[in-house]
Amino acid sequence: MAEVTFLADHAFLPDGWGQNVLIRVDTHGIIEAVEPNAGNTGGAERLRGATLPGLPNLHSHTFQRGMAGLAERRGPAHDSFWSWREVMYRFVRVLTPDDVEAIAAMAMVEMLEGGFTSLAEFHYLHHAPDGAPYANPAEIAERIAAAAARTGIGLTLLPVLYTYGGFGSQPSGDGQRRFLNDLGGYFRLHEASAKALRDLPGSVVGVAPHSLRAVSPEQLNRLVDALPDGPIHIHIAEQMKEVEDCLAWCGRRPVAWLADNVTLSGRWTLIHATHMDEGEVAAVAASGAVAGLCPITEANLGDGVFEGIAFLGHQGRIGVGSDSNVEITAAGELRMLEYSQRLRHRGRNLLAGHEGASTGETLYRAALEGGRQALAQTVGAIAPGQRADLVVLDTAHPAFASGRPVDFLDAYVFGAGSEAVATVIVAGKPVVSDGRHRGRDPIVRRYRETLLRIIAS
Ligand code: NGQ
Ligand code: ZN
Repeated sequence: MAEVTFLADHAFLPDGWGQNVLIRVDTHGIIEAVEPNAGNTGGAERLRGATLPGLPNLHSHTFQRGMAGLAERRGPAHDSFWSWREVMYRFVRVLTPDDVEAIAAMAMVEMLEGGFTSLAEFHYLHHAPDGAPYANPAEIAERIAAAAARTGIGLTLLPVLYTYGGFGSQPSGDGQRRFLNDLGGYFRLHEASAKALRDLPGSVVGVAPHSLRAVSPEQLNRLVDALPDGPIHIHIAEQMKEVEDCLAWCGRRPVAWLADNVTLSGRWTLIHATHMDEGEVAAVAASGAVAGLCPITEANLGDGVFEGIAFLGHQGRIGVGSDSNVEITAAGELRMLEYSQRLRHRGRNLLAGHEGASTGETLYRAALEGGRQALAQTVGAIAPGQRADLVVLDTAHPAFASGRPVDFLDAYVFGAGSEAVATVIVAGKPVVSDGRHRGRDPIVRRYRETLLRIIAS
C-alpha cells in the first residue's frame, strides 16, 4: 500500500471533535500523524461528513448469520434460548467448510457496512458433521481467515475449547459433535489457527473456553497457564438456567465462581455477563475485564437485561458484539443497550454518566476502548500509532440536520444507524463506498446459492 493522507471535515479524536483534520497513514495502514485545523491540504483525500474510529465487534459466530430470520417461528412448546439452540444445532449439522466461508464473508460485508471495522470471531465449529476431525485442524478456521482477507475486516480469531455438555463435566450431546476437543486437540487447533492467520496483517489469535458448561475447572486453569498470550473470552451467565445449574453444581453463581477461580484481568472478556449480583458487578469492574455485551442477540434470545447502570457506575469496561448476527449494526447494538435500560428502569439517558453528557458519545467511546482491549488490536482511536480504521458518516442524512458535532453520535446511534455509514476504511484502505462494500455482489450471490442449498437439504 502507498502512503495516503485523508482530510476529514470532522473527526472524532480522543479529546473530542476536530475540524479539517489531516490523517496521514503509512504504508502499513497505521496512522502516522493527525493534524486538526489543517492549512495545507494539497493532495489529501477528502472525507466529507463525520469520521469516527471504526467500532470493534467483540463477539460473533459468523455462521449464525445464515439462520437470521429462520428461527422466529413458534415451536410446539415454550420457545426459549434452549429451543433456539436446538434449531442452531440442526443448522450446524449440514454446513460444509465452503458454506461456512460463504456465510462468513456475507456477515463480514454486513459488519463493515454496519460500522464495524474489526471482529473477534468466537469460533467453535471445528469438525466434520459426524464429529470426525478434518485432516487439517484449522480447516474451518482457514475459511474464516479467508473471508476476513477477502472482505478486509480486521480479525481476532478465538479458537474455542468445548469438551462437555453441562456443569460438572457432563457428557456432550449429539448436536455438539462438531465442536468438541480435549486439551491436546485444542492445543493443536490453536497452533494451526495461529498459522492460518500468518498472512493476515494485524490479526490476533486468542483463547476461548466456550463457557463454564463446556470446560472443566482443570481445563480452564491449564488453558490459561499454557497460553499466556492473547485475549481470553468466555460466555458467562447469559441465561437464568445457567446461573441455577451453576449454583446446583458448586454453590456459587457463574461470575462469582470465575472471579474466585481464575485471575480476572484486562486479558479477559466476559461475554454477556447478564446475570450478576452486586458483588459480581463490583468484582468484574474492579478486575479490568471487559463485559462483552451483545444487546440485539440478548434481546432476540430472551436472555435478560445487563446490569448496565451499576456496572458503569463502578467504571466497568464494556464493548459490543453482534453474536448471532440476526441483525448486524454497530449503532444498533449501542441503541439496544441503552433502550433495554430505559425499558427496565423507566428512565432516559441512563448510561450517559453525568449531566450534560451525550448518551451516544459516552457509549461509543466506551465500546471503542472495551473493543480495543477485547480484540487486543491497536485500533479504536484516530491517533498516531493506531491502525487507520475509519467510519465516515454522511452528515447529509436528515438525522444530522442540527449540523452540530456535539450531536453527531446521538444522531448516529439513535437517529440514523447504519443508514448513515457512507465510507469505511480499514488499515487505510477503503472497503465500503456509498454505503456498499466494494466486493458485495459476488459475495451476496454465493451466499444466496449457499442458503438455497442448505434449505433444500
Ligand atoms: C453459542 N450463543 O455458542 O453460539 C451460544 C449458544 C451455548 C449464545 N450464547 C450456545 N448467544 O451457549 O451453549
Ligand atoms: Zn456467543
